[in-house]
Amino acid sequence: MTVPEPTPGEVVQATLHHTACTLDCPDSCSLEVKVRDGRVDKVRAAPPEVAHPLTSGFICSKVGRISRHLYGEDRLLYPARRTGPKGDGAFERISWEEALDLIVSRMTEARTAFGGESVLPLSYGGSNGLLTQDTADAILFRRFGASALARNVCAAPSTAAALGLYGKMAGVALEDYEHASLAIVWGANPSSTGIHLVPILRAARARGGRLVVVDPRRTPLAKQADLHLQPRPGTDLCLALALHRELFRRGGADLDFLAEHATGVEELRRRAEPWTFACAAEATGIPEADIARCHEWYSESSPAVIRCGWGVERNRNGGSAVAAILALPALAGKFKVRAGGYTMSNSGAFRNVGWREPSPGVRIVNMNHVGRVLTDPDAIQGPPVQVLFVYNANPLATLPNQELVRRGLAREDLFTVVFDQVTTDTARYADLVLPATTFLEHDDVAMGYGAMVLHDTKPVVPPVGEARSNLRVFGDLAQRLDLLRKGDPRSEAEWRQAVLGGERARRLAEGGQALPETGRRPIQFVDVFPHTADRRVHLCPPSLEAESARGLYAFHPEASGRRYPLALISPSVPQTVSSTFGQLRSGPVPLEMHPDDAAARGLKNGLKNGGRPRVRVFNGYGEVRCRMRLNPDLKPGVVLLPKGVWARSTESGTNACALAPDTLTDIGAGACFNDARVEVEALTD
Ligand SMILES: Nc1nc2c(c(=O)[nH]1)N[C@H]1C(S)=C(S)[C@@H](COP(=O)(O)OP(=O)(O)OC[C@H]3O[C@@H](n4cnc5c(=O)[nH]c(N)nc54)[C@H](O)[C@@H]3O)O[C@H]1N2
Ligand SMILES: Nc1nc2c(c(=O)[nH]1)N[C@H]1C(S)=C(S)[C@@H](COP(=O)(O)OP(=O)(O)OC[C@H]3O[C@@H](n4cnc5c(=O)[nH]c(N)nc54)[C@H](O)[C@@H]3O)O[C@H]1N2
Ligand code: SF4
Ligand SMILES: [Mo]
Repeated sequence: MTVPEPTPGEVVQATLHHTACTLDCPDSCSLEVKVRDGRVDKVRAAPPEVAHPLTSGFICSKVGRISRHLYGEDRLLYPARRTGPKGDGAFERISWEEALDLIVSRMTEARTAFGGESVLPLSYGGSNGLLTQDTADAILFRRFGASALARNVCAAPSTAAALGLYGKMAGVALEDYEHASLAIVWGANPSSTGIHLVPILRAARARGGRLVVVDPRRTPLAKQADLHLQPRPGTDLCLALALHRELFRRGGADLDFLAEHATGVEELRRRAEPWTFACAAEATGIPEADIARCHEWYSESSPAVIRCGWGVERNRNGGSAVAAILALPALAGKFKVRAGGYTMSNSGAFRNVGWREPSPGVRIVNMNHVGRVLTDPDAIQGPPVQVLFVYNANPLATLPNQELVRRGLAREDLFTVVFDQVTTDTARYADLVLPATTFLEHDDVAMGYGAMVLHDTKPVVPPVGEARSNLRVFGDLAQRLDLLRKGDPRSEAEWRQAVLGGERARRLAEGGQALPETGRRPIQFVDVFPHTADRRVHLCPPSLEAESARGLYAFHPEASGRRYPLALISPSVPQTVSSTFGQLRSGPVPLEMHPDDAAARGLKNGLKNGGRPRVRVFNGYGEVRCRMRLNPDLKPGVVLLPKGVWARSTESGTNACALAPDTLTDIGAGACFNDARVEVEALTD
């Protein structure tokens, strides 16, 4: 939609456009973009008459200033070919024709010499829209016979747990949290990662509701909470099982609900049995009295809701921990009322979206093992990777075991294509870079995974330079490789129909937005039910049991940490979305450390450099050299480096991923970023 803005007296006419944010953020904001001279001038929340209610008249500052990303010096403008050593980022401009020809010839050569699986497409959620992923790219890579990628760097354990227990049932709408008598925000930091929940939680408290936060650091929300539980990273499972045990023992289990709607009840009881409050206190480092209070409040409150975040999953116990947390509302009978139940990802509110391109049965590369697969031919069966095609992702900045990923990218015999909007750290290692459009320059469909909404998004400005959309580039490559079939979607309109279905696409075209099929914000076990085969919640699903080496809900304690005693966590920060916008951060990014841990290492705030001493953070995987900032809000023994930091923001050019193990979670084969254990030492200035 375009409406002229009244700008009396101005020479250049500005126009206002309504669209939505497709970035990897749960809130899926409705946006109003002011365009002046064909360029994005300002971005703000769309007005209430056209906005999804969760947007509530405000958006984050990073998207408010997105013009710095669109028109900044790091923006990729043209296709370009490498001219210097890998990693240098020296390129010469070539035409799109030459670039596409080069890709086709390198992919074809690789397939002839090694087989299709020697080509590895590498993408993640950089562009979270429905048209920019798993559409034309799926046609291209699947029909070509390329290796498949298990996109497990985020949400894999949570998704496995949510699927196993509830078949990915839609969660409690974030707007409904206002009605909660008790909200538990568990391993989530919405003040950075989904800001619209914050005022809603404040309103719930103003109405007399209680707030509990479970997080190893005093987040902004923890400072407002009635109770803050500070577990050691990776120990949430013990806390959740202790809550289950007491619910069973003190009559807090809703046996009628369980008899009608659940399986696996006795199995869960058995596994929770060893977890007394005392055992959980010992394992988590949370005072026993606080665990008891959390149990008491949860047991007695209704509506009670749990916001389970992704901070819970990123460790060796992550899958079982998420499963045990999601099992709590079933055990305690918290469903069937508005604001009662849980929220993880709300993407389950929309079913049957997306393009289903059959998989040709090729090998699957776990994204967390990209470093291994690129550097060790024995790490996976099949041919060595010869062509790597990176899009919607910045793997050098976001995958674990960063030094191995870097070694892989530095391989002279690897042909790497990076298709991105900006010259990312990964792009500097590319043989060929391709400029991509942003969601303000191409067509897309945004699907909230917090906000329950589908948004149609249209280009509001012309692409910068020669940037092209994923749909176009992958469609053109598929055509050149002769992979297209009659009836394949090609235009944006055809793709919308294909991923949404005719009826939904029509509703979206009419209103610009579509709400879930339930028509209203769903109440769990009233409007929405588990999508499991028997429509029950499976508290101990056999599928998860089979997947987990030690069995579901079995706690893996930490190995002795004498060499690397500090737990490094790397959560999100407000300024970036993963590594997106990381190029815009000014100044060095410091390691955050509790004053006691700093004092134990003789690290003091000095007078130089704003009082931030230089440190080396290290373990067997790698090191980060950076500044250190004292942060008394961390649990002692826990240090923090944000995720997605670009090379330019630390002295060593490495980030938390250089210290993150490439081990996998108990279920879901996900990333264990927060299992990084490190030591910190002073560097002399
Ligand atoms: N240390 C540590 N690392 C982490 C995590 C952690 O907890 N700790 N968390 C992880 C998490 S939660 C996630 S989700 C991953 C994210 O990892 P990535 O998916 O690698 O995310 P981004 O860093 O945002 O990279 C996305 C890139 O896609 C580009 N892009 C955006 N839109 C388009 C488009 O339409 N076309 C093309 N071709 N490119 C586009 C952007 O410019 C950006 O460079 O990172 C993980 N990394
Ligand atoms: N601004 C911004 N918004 C984002 C993103 C972003 O990068 N920036 N990323 C988007 C993406 S890709 C994702 S996945 C989501 C993630 O959003 P969140 O679910 O909020 O996840 P994180 O930021 O990884 O971590 C959340 C909290 O978990 C805590 N934590 C770490 N380890 C543990 C643990 O073992 N147990 C518990 N209980 N807590 C722990 C951290 O201290 C942190 O405060 O946010 C999305 N929204
Ligand atoms: S990143 Fe999140 S908060 Fe910011 S505009 Fe996009 S959807 Fe809204
Ligand atoms: Mo993520």
